[in-house]
Amino acid sequence: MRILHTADWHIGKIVNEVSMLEDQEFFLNQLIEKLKILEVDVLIMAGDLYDRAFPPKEAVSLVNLVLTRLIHEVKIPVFIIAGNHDSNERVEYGASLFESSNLYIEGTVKEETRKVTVQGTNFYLLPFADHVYIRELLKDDSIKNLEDATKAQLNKIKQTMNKEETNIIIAHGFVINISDDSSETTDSERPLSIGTAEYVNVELFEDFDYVALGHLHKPQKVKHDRIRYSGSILKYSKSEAIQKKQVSLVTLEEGKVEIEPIYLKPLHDMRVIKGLFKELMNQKSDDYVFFELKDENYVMDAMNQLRRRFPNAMGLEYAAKKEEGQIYKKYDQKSLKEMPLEDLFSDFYQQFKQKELATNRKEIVESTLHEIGGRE
Ligand SMILES: [Mn+2]
Repeated sequence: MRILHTADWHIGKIVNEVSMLEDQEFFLNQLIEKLKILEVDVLIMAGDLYDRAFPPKEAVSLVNLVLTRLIHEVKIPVFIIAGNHDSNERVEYGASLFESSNLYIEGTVKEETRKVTVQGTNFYLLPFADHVYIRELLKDDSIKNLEDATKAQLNKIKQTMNKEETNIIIAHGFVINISDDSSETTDSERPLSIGTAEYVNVELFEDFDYVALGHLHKPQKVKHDRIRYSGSILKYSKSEAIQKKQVSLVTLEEGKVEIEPIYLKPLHDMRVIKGLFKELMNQKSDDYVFFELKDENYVMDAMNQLRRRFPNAMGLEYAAKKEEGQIYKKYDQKSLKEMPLEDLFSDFYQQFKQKELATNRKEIVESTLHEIGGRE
């Protein structure tokens, strides 16, 4: 059995006011072509199909187009579950009709987790839902958090699961190895729960031959190779700039699991560029770029000037100023009101320029403040 494990498509995602739709279309068209030559038996999308519960119409059109092409041209079963960004019911629209076309979309959580068997391999489809929803659905008051909820769902599956067969589960959540947590998160994953823990212990998943996870945007395994996040298809935040995105080709044979990362080229890469403004103006790129300027002083209109060389510039920070940001918190409202204005200015100057305000300059400041009437 050969599976292509993908997750976190986030169709319709906007990063720093830039729509990722064109990049997503480019990537998914490439994925379809790749699937035609990979001889894969099944495609998995482990949650967060869309970026929002109410995706823009262009996002819905793209998903419609991609799924239609997958079913008509690649002709393999496609499994999709809802993630925490998706609307469970909306994603499930038409699902019972699409089933006859080998398109399996599981949006809402069911009392009995859905199982689909392909070539003798069982696929369990476990969409994301919050623990309150699952508590009511299973009528189990002992469910207090996401881990309890997942445990109850998996226990139900295990009651009827035949361990002699190959069992794969598709899930969306924050699965960690509690005894050795090394999971790597990014800035574009929305918290799964507010007020209670969002983690689920990896031990709960031990009985499955492969666990196809979605939610964390960095590709990574959890404890075992066979329990893994394929990661998002594209870089969706500055914190992901250094990652290498992939989709995972999973081969299951006689109880053995082999993973092969597949790298597809994005339309634009996303990177962080550090340097002096002057140096950067000698470069040029269409990539999505976050600048970290090393200049000590602010450069007038820097972003607009850089945009002429980097049309897809996404953000700009001053590397030196970034660390200083914290210092401004050292005064509370009361001390700000009581401190003489000239002292506040000297302090501001010191923080901003990293050097003391010279006596002659201090005098200028004092006389100016006197002229304009100090605090009045
Ligand atoms: Mn997610």
